[in-house]
Amino acid sequence: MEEKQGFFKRLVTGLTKTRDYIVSGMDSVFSGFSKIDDEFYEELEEMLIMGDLGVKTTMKIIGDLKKKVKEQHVKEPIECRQLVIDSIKEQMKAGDTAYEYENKTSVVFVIGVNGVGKTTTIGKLAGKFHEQHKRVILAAADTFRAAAGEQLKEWANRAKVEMIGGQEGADPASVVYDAVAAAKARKADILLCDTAGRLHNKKNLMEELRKINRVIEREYPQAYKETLVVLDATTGQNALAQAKEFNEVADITGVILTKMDGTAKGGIAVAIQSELGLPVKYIGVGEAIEDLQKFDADEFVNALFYSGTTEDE
Ligand SMILES: Nc1nc2c(ncn2[C@@H]2O[C@H](COP(=O)(O)OP(=O)(O)O)[C@@H](O)[C@H]2O)c(=O)[nH]1
Ligand SMILES: [Mg+2]
Repeated sequence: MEEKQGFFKRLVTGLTKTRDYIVSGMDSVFSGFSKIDDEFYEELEEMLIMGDLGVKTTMKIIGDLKKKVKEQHVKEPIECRQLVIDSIKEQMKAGDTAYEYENKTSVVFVIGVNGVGKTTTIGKLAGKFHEQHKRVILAAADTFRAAAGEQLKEWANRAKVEMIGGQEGADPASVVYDAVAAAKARKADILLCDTAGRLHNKKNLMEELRKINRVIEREYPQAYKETLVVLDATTGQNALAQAKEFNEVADITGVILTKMDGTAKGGIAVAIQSELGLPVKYIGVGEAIEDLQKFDADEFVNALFYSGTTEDE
């Protein structure tokens, strides 16, 4: 229970900027209007869009709110607060947020453009799984820059797991081949593959992923495959666009949204689930190894609209 509270507290803290921005803005709309009229709806709509919830999702939320206001004969703007919260939760019901891979022999591909936080996130995941006494192997399949392998190696040491790498410029598929051999030899539970995301060349990326997939299919058919796309929440609508593009070239099974601690654009989590139907599986709320959390839509919205204090009592 205590751990659960600490967990929620970290989430609340991580979402401070988004909350200060969207929620305080919304609250000023709820308390600043004396009646529910067109102007009220327009202001609320603007707040939601500025909070990066996306135009489509915002329209659904406003439409839903108008319907409820009518049906339930709501008169006071402040009563709309809870209705909006419920509606956001409703919009976020994306497919089921499964974590099956965690309990299977699995290969996890982590893809995404440069700088979004792939390597960091792999380090955090490795730390989590290692703590759960799972046998983890990292594959440094981002061979584009030598520094990428070194950075992953640091994370491997921090998480106390093994890493398989290759020379700078080596074929990523050959690194994955070696990593699969190691995973089989050590009876690893989870093989986490870091990749170099070069979305500017879709054809190359597609080719590369296909080649890697062929290696897995041939060498490790028994493994459960998970493909997670990492998106930087601070980029707002841009993150949504990247998710769409990656979804066209790979079978994305989930999204990891990083840097939620450093942005007022945390509302993007709502847009991704609502508009793309892709489940957000984890969020990054800081740079340390423990700053990765499983994503729960209800908990996320509760933390976003939390109005208590996170100071230690
Ligand atoms: N504040 C914050 N920074 C993060 C988070 N995730 C990653 N970063 C930082 O983002 C930068 C890029 O991360 P990196 O893992 O190298 O990205 P990659 O190019 O996708 O592998 C690093 O400085 C990380 O410390 C997060 O959740 N919060
Ligand atoms: Mg990297």
